[in-house]
Amino acid sequence: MKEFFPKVPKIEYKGVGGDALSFKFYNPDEVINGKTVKDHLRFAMSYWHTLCGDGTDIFGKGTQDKSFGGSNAMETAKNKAYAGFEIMDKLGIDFFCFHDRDVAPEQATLAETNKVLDEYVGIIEELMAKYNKKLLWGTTNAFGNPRFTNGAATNCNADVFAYAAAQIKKAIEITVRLKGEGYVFWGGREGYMTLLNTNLGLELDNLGRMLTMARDYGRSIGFKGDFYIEPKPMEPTTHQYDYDVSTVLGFLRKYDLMDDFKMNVEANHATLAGHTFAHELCVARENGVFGSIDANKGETFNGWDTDNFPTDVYDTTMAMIQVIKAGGFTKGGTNFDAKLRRASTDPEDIFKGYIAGMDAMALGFKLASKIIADGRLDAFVDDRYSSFKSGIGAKIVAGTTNLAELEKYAMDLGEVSTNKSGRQEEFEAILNSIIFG
Ligand code: XUL
Ligand code: CO
Repeated sequence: MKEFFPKVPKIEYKGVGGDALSFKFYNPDEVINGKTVKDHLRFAMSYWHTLCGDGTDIFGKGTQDKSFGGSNAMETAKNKAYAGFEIMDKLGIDFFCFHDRDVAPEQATLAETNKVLDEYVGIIEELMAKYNKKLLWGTTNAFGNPRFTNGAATNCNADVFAYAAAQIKKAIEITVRLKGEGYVFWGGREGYMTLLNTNLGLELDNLGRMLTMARDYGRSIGFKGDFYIEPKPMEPTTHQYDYDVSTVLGFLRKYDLMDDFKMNVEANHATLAGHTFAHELCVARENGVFGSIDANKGETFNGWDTDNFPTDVYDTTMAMIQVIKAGGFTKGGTNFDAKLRRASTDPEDIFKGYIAGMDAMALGFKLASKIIADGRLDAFVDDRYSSFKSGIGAKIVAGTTNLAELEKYAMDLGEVSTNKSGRQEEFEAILNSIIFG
């Protein structure tokens, strides 16, 4: 089989002195808390950015050739698959994630598209067996084609809802065929631009109906993985319905989907919602819906979904504290929903992007493990809330008091004068001393 990246060797861990095509911090075999770092992090390649995205932006055409030597759409699609497995193999990445439309071009009719999709999924199935790779999650692209201009499940046209349902059905089938561990719903255009032309109530009810049908169908054909919602507050629509983890929690509870759905939390989507990545992960974990992550970062000052590879170690550390406290990944993992900058045009740059991201996530994981083992932060938080462990606090937590009793208690209290310092600066300094010490 043709080698697409002959200048790139298998990427190995060489420590901080290593060359550009080596890991500096990610040592896949290093064991932490009884498990290898590789198994803790469960890295995944995103098919769309890695094999399809060519640097096109709204002001200019692509700068990175992603034809992989193919002379027509079909040959290109095949070569993408071969190149993708070479990339995963050389980086030692065990998983990948894909949309239906990433792997096979759309044809004149849905039936023909499905036929071609099956053919390409067959190629991927063979490559998975050959390279021993797994599908972390599948999904459908129900946002790119102009038919989805007004959304998929939240479209104003019932025919488009039906079309999206057909695409979701097929995408779940191929996810099951490839033994995918998850299935993601990112609400591509599920939202609206203006209330002047939108029936928000019907659109949300229809989204609930679509996800219920998808859940029921998936379970009926043997899908045992997790369904994930991937929150995002805006872009492409002005108001995306799946705004953030809290909003999605309200939605899942309303439509009775909590038993089957978890969150796929993306760093750059958190930023767009005005949250940190760690905040979104913490809300997911505290509500029992932590599932998987899309690792990346935005450009701090412009607030777009730029999907840079994550390299900010403070961010990855704070995020990994939440991942570890959630009990780590079970069916989920760390998918790099990240792409090269438009100006990164060497074929080897894709490896350097993944190396930078994998190193930053691994370093974040190691530092987070150290911070948790150090124990000072957790001990302080525990002590800060200790008034809820006994007396009136314990009664509040147990739900065995009421406003009348609390009023009496407060009357007897006199002035509350026990504000203890939150010591934020001290703990920021402790964080630095663990990271750099
Ligand atoms: C878009 C995004 C998607 C999802 C999968 O912002 O993150 O690529 O991860 O559809
Ligand atoms: Co994403």
